Amino acid sequence: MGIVNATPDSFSDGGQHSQRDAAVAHAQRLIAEGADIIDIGGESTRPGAQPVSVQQELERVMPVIEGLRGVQVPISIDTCKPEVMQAAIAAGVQMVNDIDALQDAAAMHAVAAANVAVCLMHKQGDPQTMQAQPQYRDVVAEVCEFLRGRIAAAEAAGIARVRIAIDPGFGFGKTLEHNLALLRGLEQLAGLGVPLLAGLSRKSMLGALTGQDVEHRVHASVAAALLAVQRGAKIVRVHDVGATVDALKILNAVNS
Ligand code: 9MG
Repeated sequence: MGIVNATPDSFSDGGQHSQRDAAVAHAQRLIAEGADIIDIGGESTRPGAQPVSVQQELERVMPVIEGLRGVQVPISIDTCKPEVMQAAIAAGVQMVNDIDALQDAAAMHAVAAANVAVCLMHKQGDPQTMQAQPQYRDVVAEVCEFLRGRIAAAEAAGIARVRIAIDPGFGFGKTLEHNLALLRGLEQLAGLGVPLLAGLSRKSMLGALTGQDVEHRVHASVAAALLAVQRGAKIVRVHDVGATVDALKILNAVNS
C-alpha cells in the first residue's frame, strides 16, 4: 500500500492545482513502482497534528481521487470522518482506512452500506496527545482484544469478514518498547484470521533506533516492512514502494 498524503505540507510548491497534480503524479509513480493499493489521506495523523474540518479534508482528497479515476489498483481513503468516507466511496474508492476502527456509528454505517474493504486500526488516545503517556499491562494482548472486538462489531453491523483488515497502529499511543513488543508479537495478531496491515514506514520508532531523521529512514523502513511480512502482515503501508517491492521479491523468492 503506497502512501499519498494530500496535505499542504506534502507537496510544497503552493497552488491547489499544482498540489493536486503533484499528488496524482506521485500516486502514479507509486503504482509504476509496484503498489497494489494507494492510500490517500487529507488529515495528518502524526503525533501532535491538529484536526481539520470535513470541508478542508474533502477539498484535499476529492480532486486526487478524481485524478486517479481509472487507475488499475484499488484506492483507499485514509479518514475517520463518515462524510469523507461517503464522498470517497461515491467517487469509487474501494477501501476505507480508519485509524479510529469505525468506532463512530456513522462511520460504521457508511462502510456497512457500501461494498468496500476496511482497515480497522488500534490507537490509544488521539494524535494530539497520544504520545504523552501511553500505558498498557500487556500491549500485544490488549491490542489483540481491541481488534477482536472491532472485527466482531463490524461483522455485527453487516460488514463481511472478507472485507476486513486489521492493524496494530504502530506509533499510535505506543512507546518504542510497545512498538517493538507488537512487532515481535505480530503473529498473534495475524492469528485473528483477517489480513493484517502494518504501517512502520519512516515512523519515529525507526528514528529512535537508527538516529536517522525522517528523510533518511528508507533502509530502516524496508527492514521493518520485511520483518512485518515475515511475521504475517499481508499489507504493508509504505512511502518507499520501489525499495519495499524489491525487498519483498527477495523474501518471496527465498520462501517459495
Ligand atoms: C494513516 N496512517 C498513518 N499510519 C498508519 C498506520 O500505521 N496504519 C494505518 N492503517 N493507517 C495509518
